[in-house]
Amino acid sequence: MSLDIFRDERGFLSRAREIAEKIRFLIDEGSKFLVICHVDADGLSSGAIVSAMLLRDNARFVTRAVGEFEDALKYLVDLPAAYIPILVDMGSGYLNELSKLSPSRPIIILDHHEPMGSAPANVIQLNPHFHGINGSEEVSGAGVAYLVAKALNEENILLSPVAVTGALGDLQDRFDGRSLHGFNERIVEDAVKAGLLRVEEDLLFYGRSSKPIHVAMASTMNPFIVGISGNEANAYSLLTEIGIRVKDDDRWRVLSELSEDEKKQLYNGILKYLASLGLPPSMARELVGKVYELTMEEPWTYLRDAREFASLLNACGKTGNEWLGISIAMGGRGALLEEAQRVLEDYRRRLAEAIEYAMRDECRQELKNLLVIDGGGVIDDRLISSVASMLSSMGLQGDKHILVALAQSEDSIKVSARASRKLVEMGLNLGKLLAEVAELVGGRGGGHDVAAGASIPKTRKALFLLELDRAVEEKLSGTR
Ligand SMILES: [Mn+2]
Repeated sequence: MSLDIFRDERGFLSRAREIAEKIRFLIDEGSKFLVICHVDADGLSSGAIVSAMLLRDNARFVTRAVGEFEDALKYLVDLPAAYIPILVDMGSGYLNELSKLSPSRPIIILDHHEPMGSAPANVIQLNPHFHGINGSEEVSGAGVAYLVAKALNEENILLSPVAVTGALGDLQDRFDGRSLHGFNERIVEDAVKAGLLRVEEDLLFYGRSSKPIHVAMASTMNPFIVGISGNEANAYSLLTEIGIRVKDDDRWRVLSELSEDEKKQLYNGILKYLASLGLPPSMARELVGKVYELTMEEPWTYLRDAREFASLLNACGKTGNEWLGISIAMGGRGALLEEAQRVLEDYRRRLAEAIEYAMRDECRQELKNLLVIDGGGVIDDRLISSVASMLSSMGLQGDKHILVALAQSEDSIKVSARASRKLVEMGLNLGKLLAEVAELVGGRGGGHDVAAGASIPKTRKALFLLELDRAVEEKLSGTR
């Protein structure tokens, strides 16, 4: 079907209400639910929103987070008859696979990935793409889940900060001034109106009003500043080098206390530092923008800044602690939060090490349209998509190249790729390309237009890269 349709926000919202009514009916009927979500930050946010929604309405449910659709399929095949599956932040890309399941039970899909294939009659789907709303830019899986939750019960407006967190986790703030836009703005408005969120313009270091400046700098993962992110000692020496006073008497100063002049001084100092590493100054633009502050969270936690909240969920998902991330996003605190914060600290350190390795010349290879970063067996394959995101947020590949990061797992090679918005505007869809080329070499792939992944057989690396380079060339040759 063609997705070139008129933007219809009302249609999108009324579809959300229809699905909420259907869920209400199923709950009243005594159905149990199996919630399946993705393991990334948006996925865990989505899973948490649906779980919290079901919990509030006393429905019985279990929640599972999966890394790949195949794992979801395994749960679906063996699912006892009493359960209704709700797939969140996943499903729309695999409609043909779903048509192989028993058609007698409804399957609910709340997703923002581009729909692929045709949905069997038992699939009940909410997806912005069907309403002319671009799901990769302006609403996340968590946002889609939130709409249904709010339609089911107005009190679920309490979950709006989690929907904002999911959108930031999916990097939907990559537009002017690092702000969420389009449909996401409606969700931000909900959260602000409910007194749960404050939006301000500032330097984007995590914990601008709560952490010592060097700690805030080292905590920041998006953008990732090589040498500074994950390294407090380096952040501290850069600060003193730039000449920013870090303490008032015995008390650490925080970023929000700096004068405008000091902020400029800090910004320029970071620009200089980036230039000394040969990184493009464009990256510094990523450092300023809208800060999304969750006003009801304790200031010293990693949940106060929505971007850091997303980092925490991401860390939980990437380390096999999905349950912990979902519990936190559902509102769990106390010992759970302490544990999750430890997970984030550890993950931050390991990622910093992986990035520093990936920046070495010997990992880098340039093809006509690709900048390949090969982590070989050194970079943990579970970290590779984060490494790709970080390198791409540093602007390493420039506007014209696609960043392709590789890591070897036991029996395959994991691929994670990122394209610039400019290439997407020229007609490139990385998700589709990776799906095609991976299949060509006996692997599997897919994802969004700007960010996608694949898994390919170990022996097919060179062929895969050549074919991908060629496919990109073909796609772009008419347009430049
Ligand atoms: Mn998502």
